[in-house]
Amino acid sequence: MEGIKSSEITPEHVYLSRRRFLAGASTLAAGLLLDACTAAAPAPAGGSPAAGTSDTVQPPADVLTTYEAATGYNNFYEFSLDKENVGTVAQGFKTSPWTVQVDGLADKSRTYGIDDLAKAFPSVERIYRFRCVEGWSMVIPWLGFPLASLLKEAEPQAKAKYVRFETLFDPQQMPGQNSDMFAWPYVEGLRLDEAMHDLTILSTGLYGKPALPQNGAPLRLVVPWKYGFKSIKSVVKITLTEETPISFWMASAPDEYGFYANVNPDVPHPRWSQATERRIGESGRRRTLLFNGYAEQVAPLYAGLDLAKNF
Ligand SMILES: Nc1nc2c(c(=O)[nH]1)N[C@H]1C(S)=C(S)[C@@H](COP(=O)(O)O)O[C@H]1N2
Ligand SMILES: [Mo]
Repeated sequence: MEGIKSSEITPEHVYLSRRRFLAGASTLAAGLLLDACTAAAPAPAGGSPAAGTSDTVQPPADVLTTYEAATGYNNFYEFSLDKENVGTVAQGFKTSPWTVQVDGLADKSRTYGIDDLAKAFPSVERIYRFRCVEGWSMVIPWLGFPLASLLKEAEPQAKAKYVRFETLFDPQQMPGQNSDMFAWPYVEGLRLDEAMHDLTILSTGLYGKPALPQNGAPLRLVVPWKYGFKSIKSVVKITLTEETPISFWMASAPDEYGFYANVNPDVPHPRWSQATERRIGESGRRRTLLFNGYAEQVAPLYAGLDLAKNF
């Protein structure tokens, strides 16, 4: 985590204003400057940034959401259904020791201690738009590493077609798990090619700091072109499978939540439109973008797929 030291020790308001300044600099200059301090730079126009460096996938019109909003307005049903209360209920959640089991159709199944995992896969910063299916959105500077690096180390077998993720089950610490309204633990899934996409990360922190419990510490998935519920928090198990995983929300309301959950303004939720969103911190609403604005990078994954049927 060497490269993030400067932002870790910078007070939030300074950190943020430096970001805004850098966002205005020319791409090349910002890229050089930012490489030196491992902060964020606009994405190269023509393709994905080199591995192991910091990178940004942020269009010019986006402004970082405040740290206060990103850590004070959360969905994490294991703790609370009240977004503004999650942080309080989750305070003191024990994230160490913590293990992450990687198993299933892989030649090198393995259980990682969280510290070994963080050492093996150094985190870089990725600024992503984040769009909840409920119609609000944020822009968050994540720390994390591509899920692909972990999966490659596991050596998926030819039969593996999907990746299934599971959150910790610990009703003592997670009071929401005592409710039988839902089938715990929280589960999510990706197609293997989605999981291997460079935009898909496992996040260890945000705003240059280790993650707080409410954001899914110590390790959570971030898939920026999909609705936020795909970005499963506090992951303990990652399994390569042949069958499509049944996610928490598919099990809970199959008519409303499908496997793909790609952000799409033209495919309404059965109970509300997805054409616009409320960007937290802004007044008014923004137009929602296909694949949350990442179409250039991810649309090829869905060539020939009917996005309305495969919602
Ligand atoms: N385990 C678990 N992961 C979860 C959730 C949850 O309730 N439990 N909520 C999801 C939803 S609906 C959203 S919008 C995001 C919210 O992430 P954030 O609070 O870090 O913004 O987490 C997702 N991951
Ligand atoms: Mo969400």
